[in-house]
Amino acid sequence: MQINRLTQRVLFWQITIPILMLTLGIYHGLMQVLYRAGIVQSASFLGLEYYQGLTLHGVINAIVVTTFFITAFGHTLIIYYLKKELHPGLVLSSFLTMLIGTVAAAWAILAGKATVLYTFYPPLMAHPAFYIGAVLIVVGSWIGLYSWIKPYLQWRKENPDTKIPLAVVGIFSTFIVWFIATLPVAYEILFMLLPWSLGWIDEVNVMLARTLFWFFGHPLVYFWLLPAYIMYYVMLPKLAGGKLFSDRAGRIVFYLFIVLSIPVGVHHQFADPAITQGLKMMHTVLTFGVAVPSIITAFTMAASLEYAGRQRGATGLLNWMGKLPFFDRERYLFAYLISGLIIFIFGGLTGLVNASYSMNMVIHNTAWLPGHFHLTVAGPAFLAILGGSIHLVSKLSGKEIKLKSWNVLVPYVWLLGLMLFSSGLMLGGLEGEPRRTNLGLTYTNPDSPLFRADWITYVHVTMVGGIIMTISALMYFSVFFTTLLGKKSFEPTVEFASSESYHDEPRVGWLDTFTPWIILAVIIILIAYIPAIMDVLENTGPGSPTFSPNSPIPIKPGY
Ligand code: HAS
Repeated sequence: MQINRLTQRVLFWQITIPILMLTLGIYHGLMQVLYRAGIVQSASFLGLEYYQGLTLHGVINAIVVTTFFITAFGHTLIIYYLKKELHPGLVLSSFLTMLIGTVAAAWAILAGKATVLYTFYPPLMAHPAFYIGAVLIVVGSWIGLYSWIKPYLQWRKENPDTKIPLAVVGIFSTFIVWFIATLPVAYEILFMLLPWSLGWIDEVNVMLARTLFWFFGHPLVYFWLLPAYIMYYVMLPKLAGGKLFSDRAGRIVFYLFIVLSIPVGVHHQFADPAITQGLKMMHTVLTFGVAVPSIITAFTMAASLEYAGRQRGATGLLNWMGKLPFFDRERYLFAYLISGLIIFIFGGLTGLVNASYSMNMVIHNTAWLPGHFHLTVAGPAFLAILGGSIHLVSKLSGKEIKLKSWNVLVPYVWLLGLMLFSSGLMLGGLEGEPRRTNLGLTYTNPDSPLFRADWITYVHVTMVGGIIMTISALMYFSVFFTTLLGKKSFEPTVEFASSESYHDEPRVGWLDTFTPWIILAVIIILIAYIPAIMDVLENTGPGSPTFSPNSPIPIKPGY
């Protein structure tokens, strides 16, 4: 479908700029593994110290690349599936707001004034520019969501009896979760951290800030994951040569994420004081609840892939897997999506371990955690973003993808590296290896107070995995940037492989509306979070002075 020239250009840059920034994010990931393994004595050759490099790695990879791509992906889905143009001015202002926010936050990090990691927990304090930057990135994504509402309402008026396209259900569900979840973190930043950083207030309630962050922080992961789920339900069956086993299952999954993504955040705080056990138990139960839509997805995807394999002539019990187009260079998006799905088997199962209160006490704040979240964020979410980015940048620029053989191998090399990387971290974590710990030394240095001989093997396995992941990323950057340097050979467009549903499922009202699901979500959120906030306000003492990771004593408020 042809799109407005300005919209096309904005979308092209909204996808290209994060991939350019990703080169820095990947570099600092590599330097982390080399430094922790004692191979290099600095965690960054760009003059950044360990926590600065880690903050840059987390903010670029987990906040910037994701938010830019997911908003751009949403624009293209609305254009393609509703056959509606977007207001170019809104698309542009959404992009510019996110870009200005990114520059502000990146300046603060690179200037060494925001070494607070991607969770920016107080009493670590950042420069006001970091917090303002974070707010602008979120507001830019809200403008993106706002730009879809009018075209959607117009489409509904014109098509009162047509099922909302599944991709549109998916992207609106993603952004409904995102919009609700960003409200508490907007409060945390605008009314707590920013005035504190400006020196207007001397202290901040650390527990309240943490609780508001995780009120936002766990639904944040579904903001990252759901675009991959949209590709799984809408594109993967078609790419595999089959049909989606159940369109209705897909709708129910997206609506369940609206209802259950948010009231679970206390599961990041099982070890925190101030929050009562009963409440932690409630969030545990709800966390197992939010795993249900993913388990439905596992079975729906397996059924859809089996159908595709049988369409390709498979007859045995399992040999349908061998019939799938793993190395088809034209259907390369299949490779990115199936790799993400395979990784997510482990990412999801380790999430269930995290959610088990007693097992969480073993793994909390250990290297297990980055093992889990690289199997989730850097698995299905990141691979869908890479596959989606190369697909869209090719379509939006009218340029054929170059190095096609490399392109289809990228996700499998990444999968190999990531499995090694995460295994090393999780096995080390089970042996007590801490996360986010520097002390300026490495675990493999016998003189280090952190030295533990039994961690050395795991740290080295993690390093080998990280190097393989870097090789995959370099292959991807080669494909991406040689494609950009290629000649235009077709008219820029937006198009997606779209699966038919295996079962002919007529439209049902309760699966074709967002309202009841939003109401249910708000009710459960109030039940899960009013007591949490009350606990925190009742059980925490005076606020904390400011600390920096580089100074063991409080520093004066404000930068
Ligand atoms: Fe998590 C911590 C629990 C999912 C990301 N998580 C984190 C952190 C991040 C993160 C970033 O309960 C650390 C934050 C920090 O810095 O401290 N997580 C869960 C649970 C799930 C879960 C229960 N997490 C995610 C996703 C993420 C993500 C998704 C990013 C995108 N997580 C936790 C908990 C903590 C936590 C605690 C706090 C720990 C602590 O102590 O701090 C669930 O949503 C998982 C459900 C998923 C499944 C798997 C379904 C499998 C599928 C694939 C099927 C494959 C097929 C392929 C069909 C049960 C869908 C077949 C193959 C063929 C070849 C045919």
